[in-house]
Amino acid sequence: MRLLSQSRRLRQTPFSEGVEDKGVTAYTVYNRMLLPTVFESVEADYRHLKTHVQVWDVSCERQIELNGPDAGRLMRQLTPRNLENMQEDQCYYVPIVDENGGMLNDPVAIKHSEDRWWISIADSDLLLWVKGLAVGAGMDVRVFEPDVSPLAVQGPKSDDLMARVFGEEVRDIRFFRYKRLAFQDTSFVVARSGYSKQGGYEIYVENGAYGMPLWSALFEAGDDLNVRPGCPNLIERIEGGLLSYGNDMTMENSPLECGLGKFCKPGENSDHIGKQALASEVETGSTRQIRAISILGDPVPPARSAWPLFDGGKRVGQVTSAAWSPDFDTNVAIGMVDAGYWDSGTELEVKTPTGFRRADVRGSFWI
Ligand code: THG
Repeated sequence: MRLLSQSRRLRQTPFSEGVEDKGVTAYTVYNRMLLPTVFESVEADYRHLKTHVQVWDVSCERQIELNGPDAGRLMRQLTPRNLENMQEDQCYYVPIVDENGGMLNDPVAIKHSEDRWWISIADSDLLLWVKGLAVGAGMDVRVFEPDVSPLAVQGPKSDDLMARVFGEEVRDIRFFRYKRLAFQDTSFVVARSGYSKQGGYEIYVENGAYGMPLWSALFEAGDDLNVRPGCPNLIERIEGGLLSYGNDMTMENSPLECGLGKFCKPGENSDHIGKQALASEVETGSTRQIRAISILGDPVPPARSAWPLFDGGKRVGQVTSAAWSPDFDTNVAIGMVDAGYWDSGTELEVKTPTGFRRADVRGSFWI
């Protein structure tokens, strides 16, 4: 991989040596860090993910640590999600919104204790917002990026592989819960979570020096399970309706528009920033919403820009992610659709780089 000019600004990861050694063929940049996007081909990687088990270098899901007496109070300002019943072994998917209710990030929060949290961020400079709020309010909390790099193990055989490396107790970890499990002379947070619908775990590797030893241990233990390197897969994540910040939504969108209303309880979390804006949107209703969309016809190219959606001549939304799905025999897509046009079964047209196509709004994602 020499197509991107490399420098200190574009960060490598603790697993980069393994990723290169196993033949990565494409990267993207995420949080100023390398994120693999293809090993064999997007379709071959997809089939393997749905059949076997993969190890993903998702170090670019950087952590923001909140540490100190005001950590819990700061966390409650950051998200409209109600955190009152969150336990010390839980992870929550938490929209982070600004004062207008605009999405700043859609991370996973990990609660160590009331005084110590990690925010496992999507691709935006959230650290700056969090530090600004903490300093501006004179809070007693340290906000920093620790040396933590997530490694995901995803696919139907992930339980078997993880049990071999971390012991049978991994099987008892429930969805979005974690256990701290031993590896060599250290231990890691191991959660049942990950950016696919195929099941699996995320290992939060503390101290990059353990990166390659863990990478090697997983590949050695999984030889007969056909373990391979992988990465978040474009086709599978669209089929599953997993949103991509910066692609499917931006600061211009509210979490309600993004279908994240179930994680927003502006009435229950009394402190959060953007509460007024979200409460009034709940009152009046959203003007647009994210939808699953089928694009008919031959395979479309990847969406490098938003593709406008039309009803007759009228622009009524945009498609933001699209890929050919071998399993569903259609182009699967995610788009933002205006009120009045988002009902299941609505037939629209989308302007793709290869021409206009029929685009059908669906009632749900594929998996
Ligand atoms: N794992 C971790 N950090 C991350 C991601 C991750 N940071 C960046 C990015 N992904 C953040 N975005 C998402 C989007 C979706 C999910 C997690 C993080 C996700 N959603 C499930 C779903 O929609 O089915 C479950 C949501 C729930 O029910 O709580 O997993 O993947 N560490």
